[in-house]
Parts: sequence; structure tokens; C-alpha cells
Amino acid sequence: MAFKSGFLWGGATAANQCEGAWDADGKGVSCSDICTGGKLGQSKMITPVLQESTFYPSREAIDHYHRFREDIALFAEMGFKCYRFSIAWTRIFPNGDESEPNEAGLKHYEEVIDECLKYGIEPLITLSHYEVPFGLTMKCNTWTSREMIGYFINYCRAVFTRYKGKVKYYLTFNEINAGTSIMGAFLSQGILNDLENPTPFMGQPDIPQQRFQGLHHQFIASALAVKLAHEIDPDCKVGNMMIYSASYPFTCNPDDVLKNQAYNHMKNYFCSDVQCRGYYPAYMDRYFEENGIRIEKQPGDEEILMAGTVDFLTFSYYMSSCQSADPAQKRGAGNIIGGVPNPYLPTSEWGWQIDPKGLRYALNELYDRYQIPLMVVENGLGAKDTIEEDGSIRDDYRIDYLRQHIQQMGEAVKDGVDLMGYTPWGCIDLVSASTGEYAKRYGFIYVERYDDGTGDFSRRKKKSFDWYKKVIASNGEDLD
Ligand code: BGP
Repeated sequence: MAFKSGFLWGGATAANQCEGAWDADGKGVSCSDICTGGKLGQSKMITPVLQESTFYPSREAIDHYHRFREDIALFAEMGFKCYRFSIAWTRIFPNGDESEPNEAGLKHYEEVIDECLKYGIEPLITLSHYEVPFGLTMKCNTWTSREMIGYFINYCRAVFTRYKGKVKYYLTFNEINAGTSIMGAFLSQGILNDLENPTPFMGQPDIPQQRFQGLHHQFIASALAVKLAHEIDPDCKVGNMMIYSASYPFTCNPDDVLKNQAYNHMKNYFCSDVQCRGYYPAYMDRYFEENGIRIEKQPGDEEILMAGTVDFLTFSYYMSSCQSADPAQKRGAGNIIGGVPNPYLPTSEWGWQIDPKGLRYALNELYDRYQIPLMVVENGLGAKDTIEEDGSIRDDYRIDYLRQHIQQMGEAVKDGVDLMGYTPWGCIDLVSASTGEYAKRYGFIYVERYDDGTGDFSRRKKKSFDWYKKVIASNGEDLD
């Protein structure tokens, strides 16, 4: 059997994409709450001044906030051993900078955690998943400021203390390496330079200095959080979380090979090198130098990074791409991480190239590099689903995608990789992060909610629900 006993089979969500209840029980406004809906080819908008008649999908999302018991019961029925979800920072600290936590927020997540534990489901909690408190954007432009470290640690202290003994696994920042691209400036770091006018989602002027300084503050905050979690609960393990996008040279021309190496350094390894090894990799010095970026560090930062390396590494894996030194090569349209399309691979409806073997490659590369346990905490196919006349949803395309990725994880385990678990993304349909739409569905569970704001939020099992149940029951042996 490829997967070890106790393998953490499960699924993943994020508060801002599934909870809704955006202003319930004292919750403050998150950056995600000011984003309108969109679709492929039509960007969602960031509206710092809220617009009365505009539809904001994450405000109600799929109403998981009120329906989490029903949803966790369905996860338990599939046999989940683990549920990865995030805490909305603004439920605990509405503006982000208060000194005392909001009891209603802490109580809500305690109920969610208890509900998981009731079924023997291990909670895996992301502390910050694409929803920085908007109050902190207005106060200090979030991670551009070193003040953020204190606010984040205050939030972590409240969470670690309250859930001590119940939660064994935390992740600090979702897809932290999104901050190496313009994509992460607002989505991940909450940086917004125009606080009055609507801005297309990735449309504000890109200021790399802000993003890289922001990353430095996040690295320090993450390292301090690891140390704090261990102090509060020595049994607690803290991981990092990054996007891994497998990348290949487009040809064997050494120029393409070097281009690919530079891409891998920046996009796939810079952040995890810091978080797993405890220091900045040498290759970043040249990049900073040549791009006029100066990272402000304080005395003691190096020691903090070294003392706060993560216990395990987690990543999302959806796609791969190729790098070419030839500017004439066409870049992929929908591929959010950029790169030249690979002629050997199929592409999803949203332009993401499907590459199961790239996951085996990723697991091997990461394990070789860090030799700490790994976990795939996001993976899946965003697709349109249709309800048939008999009420069924036959999502064989999703089953095929997941089957092939699980097979390749099995190969990686045989290669010697220490793999802790697998939580496919959007185990229940939710709002897309990149396009802000409901139509891009990932779930084993369909939610009746649509982009025009209609739908009664009712849940129904897709064909993949029973398939995944079998996969878990057989510990990954039965993939038919
Ligand atoms: C990751 C994010 C998730 C999620 C997923 C799928 O980047 O961590 O929040 O949404 O991608 O992306 P999308 O929703 O854009 O299809």
C-alpha cells in the first residue's frame, strides 16, 4: 500500500470563499469582502468604497458559517480524516489591531473544531488565507508595514491559546509565494495604493519593493508564529503553504534551461527556502540588486528566521508551465502563473494546464530539497457542472483529474517522499479566488448558488462524492 496508515485524506476550503456571513457576530471587513464578482476574461474589481447595488459573492458565499454542521457531516460521510479550513482574522480581530479578541469569533471556530473532532476529523487551520483585515489596509497598508508582525502575532496568540490541545496542525500564510507576483499584492498581502477608486483585481500599479518588503515581514511573522505555537502547545506542528507550479524548460536550449531555473528560484523556492531553511537564498541577492529592491531588516531578524523554521511543508498544485527565453513564444492566456503552454498537456476550461506527473516531480523536488514531511493541501479541477434530469451530477472529468493526481502521489511515495496527506481544494463548491465566480466548481458536493445571486444554497452529492469515499476507505488503493 503506497500511503502510510494515518494518511490525512480530506478536503480544503477558505473562510472568505465559503463562509459568507461577512458582517455577522462582530466580524470586521476583510480585503476579500470588497471584491466584486467576475469571470474568465472579466476581472473582478476591488472597491474600497462599497457600492450599494453591486453583487459581492463572498458576502454570502455558500453560507458555510451557518451550515458547517451539515457540511462536516457530509465530509465525515466521505470518510475525511482531515479538514483544512481557514480562520477569518476579522472574526477574531475585526479591524485587525484590537488588543482583545472577539469572543463570538473564537466561539464559532471552537464549534467548527469540535464538530470535526466529533467525527475523528483532524482540523488543519490556515491562519491567513487571502483575507487580510481591510482595517489594516487603511491603517498601514498591511504587510508593507512592520507593525503587521505584532498584529498577526497577537491574533495567533489568541487562536493558539484558545484551541490548545484540540488543534495539532496550523499553516501560517496561504500561498505565501503569491507575493512574488503582482497577483499576490492585494489578494495575499492586502496592499492597496488607491483607497478611493475601484481597481481591477490585478490592475493597480505594481510596486515590487512593497511586495518583497511585505514578504520579509510575513517571513518574520511566520517564524515567530512557529515559535509561539510550540511554546503554547509543544505538540502543535506549524507548516508553511505555497503554490507549487511545476515548470519545465520549453526546449533543451541552455537559455531556456537557465530561464526555467530563474523561474523556479523565484516562484517555487524563494519563500520555502526561507521558511524551511531559515535564511534567504543567495540567488535573491542578485535579483534584488538588479531590480533596485532593498529589504529593510532589523537586527535579530536572522536569528528569528533561523529559530522559526516550519515543521512541515504544504503546497497547492494545479498545473505546470514551460519557460522560454524566446520572447516570440506565446504566453498561456488563462494560466495565472504565466509561462508558455506545454504542447504535451491538455488545458482546463479556465486555461490551466493539467499535469498529474508534474505533481510527482514536485513532490520529489521538494522532498530532496528540504527533507521534511510534505502535504498536498490543494489540488483539483475547476469545471462547470450540469445537473441532469434525474438530479445527478456526473463529474467524471473531475474523477479523472483527481485519480491521475492520486496515482502520481502514490508514485512519489514509492520514490521515497514522506507524504502526510491530501486535501483537494473546494471539497464543497465555493467562490473562485481568481475570478470571483461560482461557476468554476471544484467540489464533491454541489451547492445551488449561482453568479446572478440566485440559488437556495442546498447541497447535493456529485458522482465524485461516492468515488472519493471509496478512495479514502481503501487508503488510495481503489481508484476506479
Ligand atoms: C489557490 C487558492 C485558493 C483557491 C484555488 C483555486 O490559489 O489558495 O483559495 O481558490 O487556488 O483557484 P481559483 O479559485 O481561482 O480557481
